[in-house]
Amino acid sequence: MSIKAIDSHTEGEPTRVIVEGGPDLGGGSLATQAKLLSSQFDHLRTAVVLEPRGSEVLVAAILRPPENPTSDAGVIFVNNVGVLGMCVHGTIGVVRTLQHLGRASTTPGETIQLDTPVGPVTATIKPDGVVAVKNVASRRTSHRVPVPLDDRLVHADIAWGGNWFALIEDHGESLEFERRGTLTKLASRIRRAMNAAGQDGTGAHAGPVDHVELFGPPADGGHGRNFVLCPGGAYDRSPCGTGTSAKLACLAADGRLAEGATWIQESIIGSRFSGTWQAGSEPGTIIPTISGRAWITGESTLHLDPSDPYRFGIF
Ligand code: PYC
Repeated sequence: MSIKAIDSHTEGEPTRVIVEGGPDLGGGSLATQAKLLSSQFDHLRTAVVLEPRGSEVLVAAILRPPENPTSDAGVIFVNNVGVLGMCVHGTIGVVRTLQHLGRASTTPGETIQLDTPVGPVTATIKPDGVVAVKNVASRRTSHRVPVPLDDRLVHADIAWGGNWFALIEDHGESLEFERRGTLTKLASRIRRAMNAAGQDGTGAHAGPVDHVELFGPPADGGHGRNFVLCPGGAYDRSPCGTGTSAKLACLAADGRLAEGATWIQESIIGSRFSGTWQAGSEPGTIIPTISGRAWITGESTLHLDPSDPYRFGIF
């Protein structure tokens, strides 16, 4: 069995788009197909994403036919632990990949609509290779939730940006790349404590906090720097687009960023996304637009040799 894949990175964070040989998930909504992927084809996710072919930082995108008649394609994102709701860096990677294949325009101003398990998103082509993703409606559901740890008390905002985020500013750490090991341990402790205490996201898409986002002052001319811990234990090399969406929801709720104003979010490696928001149709929601760049890094055929005991990954 072989699978054709195109790899890219978006501001440092990798995406592997499966362009041929993906699972047959039938029809139905993308949310239904994502459930089928988890229940029947998880071995294909693990084969593509996990070592020895992938790594814990890799996000894969499985292209599907569109769910809505007005959309260009459907996409399901997966990582080293399962299906992701939405993934903005991955969407930018998918658009760059479709451009590379000649299946999407490179003309500034053109748009591409993609269906995801948590709703449709629109990507607009901008000059200089920038892709602007209009994300799903985002919102903050809890403000300054106390999270006691054994050595400190932190406070978390819980917000939806396509995944559930705990956003923390009073963590007391400096956000430097060299300190990523320490930051990973702290963010993991915060997530464990919040999940154990049932400090969840509520309302539509209610669920446990799966990403932890530590915030700090900018180091490189942006408005803020983040360190984002992803569900499978890896940190996001990009500023995390769904995390930046969650941050914009918090800034909007606090009156710290006006509608239409630009927020430059730095990642822990110093790469950047820019974000703006407009009011959503539901009270208390915003529609974020996150912009960034992706580059193609490779094209490959993945072979799943039946004699290879690790063809479905190491786990
Ligand atoms: O950019 O939304 C994102 C994302 C989610 C997980 C990793 N990157």
